[in-house]
Amino acid sequence: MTAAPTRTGGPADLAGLRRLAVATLDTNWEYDHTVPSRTLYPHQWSWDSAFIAIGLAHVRPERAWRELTSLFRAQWADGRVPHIVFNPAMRVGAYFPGPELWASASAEGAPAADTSGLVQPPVHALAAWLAYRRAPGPAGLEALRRLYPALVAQQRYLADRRDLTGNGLVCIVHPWESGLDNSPAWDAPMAAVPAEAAVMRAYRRHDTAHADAAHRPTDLDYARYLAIVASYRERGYSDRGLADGHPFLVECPLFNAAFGLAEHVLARIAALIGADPGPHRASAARITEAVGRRLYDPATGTFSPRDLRTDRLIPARTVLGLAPLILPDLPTRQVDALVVEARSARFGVARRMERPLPSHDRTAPDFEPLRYWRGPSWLNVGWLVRRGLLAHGHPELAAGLRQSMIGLVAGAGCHEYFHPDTGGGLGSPAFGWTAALLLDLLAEEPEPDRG
Ligand code: 2M8
Repeated sequence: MTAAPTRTGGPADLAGLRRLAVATLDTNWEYDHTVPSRTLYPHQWSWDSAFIAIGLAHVRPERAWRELTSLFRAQWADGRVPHIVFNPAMRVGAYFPGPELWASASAEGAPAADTSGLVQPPVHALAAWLAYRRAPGPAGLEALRRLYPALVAQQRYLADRRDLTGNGLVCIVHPWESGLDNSPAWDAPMAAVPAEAAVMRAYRRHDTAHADAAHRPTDLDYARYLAIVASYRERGYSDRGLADGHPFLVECPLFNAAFGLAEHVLARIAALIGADPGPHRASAARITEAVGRRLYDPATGTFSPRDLRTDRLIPARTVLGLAPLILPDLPTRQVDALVVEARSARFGVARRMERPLPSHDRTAPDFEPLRYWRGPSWLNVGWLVRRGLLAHGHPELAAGLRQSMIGLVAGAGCHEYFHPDTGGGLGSPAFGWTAALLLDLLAEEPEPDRG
């Protein structure tokens, strides 16, 4: 494991980093999409494609649109955008759980391609908007115009089918939908899912053949993941009646912040293409209000997921709690509280960061520096938090985070995640969104460093 420098060198180093990122994206490109990793994740993933499109827009704008378009080609009739689109050319067993376990073909409204039945945080409208802004022009405008109805349908699915309490927020039905699969945030709701680690003897996990098992979710986690998939699959992935008995039902702050931000962005896209931005603005305001009302805990000054099975906020303080910063209309007192949380010893965001942003409270007893979403640092979450800091007038903190993220890749390469103390590279060594978001960070003017 190599330690990452906290500061990057001169322009030559940055040019080299940029080349590394472009080469990683090129290597992972697969005819109409980018795989997150050739070894660990050889199919198309939903929010990975959105982050990847943001980076591709800087260097291969035409591919950025193909990336998003290919994903939305697999959109279900009800509007859901599946979290995995399987590549039929990959050998059986190239990823677990593969298409045979999801059996999407027998579900109503599924597309021609094999997919999962779950969703991931809806960051795609943001990706489309940023791709257009990076390369405006007739081709981009046309692509945006074509994607707009699909992006609206994605939001409508979430609003109509996944608002299980009528409170205006989306409920996720599997930890995989959060994108932060084994976050400590899910420990309490997962503990209530009946499953035995021993069931995994019947399967062959693919991830642990390519990554250190000690850095991945456990067999008991996987047994529970499969039990939740089975429960959803048995109802044909229908969302009707989910509130009665589905084993995992949670309102997640990151997912819902992305859901709200998507409406803000759709308002801008609508205005550009001659559609009505009004309904999007109204939805955005409603979602921000609901995020504040349902997920903000004044006692801790941060946001937490709400477990719908107990109707309680989950006490673990993970980086998910910082995500509502991306909402441009978050009330000032909640923004201020989140900035305090971000700067605290838990997360260490600073003008000059001593260590990378962790995925979990580094002062918590269950902080695990090596295990996936239970401590390590990830570029996509840091990138979102940085956007939030910029949106709310904290350019110095945003600059510190940017520098820290660039330093991680400079020290270790385009890894999937990084050791939250040393910055050493973990997981896949050639990871799509790390490369893509690095390109985006490098392209931006650094914020003024006021020391
Ligand atoms: C991870 O999740 C997949 C399941 O969806 C896995 O562990 O096999 C997560 O990091 C998720 O956020 C990401 O989208 C996916 C592909 O990079 O990998």
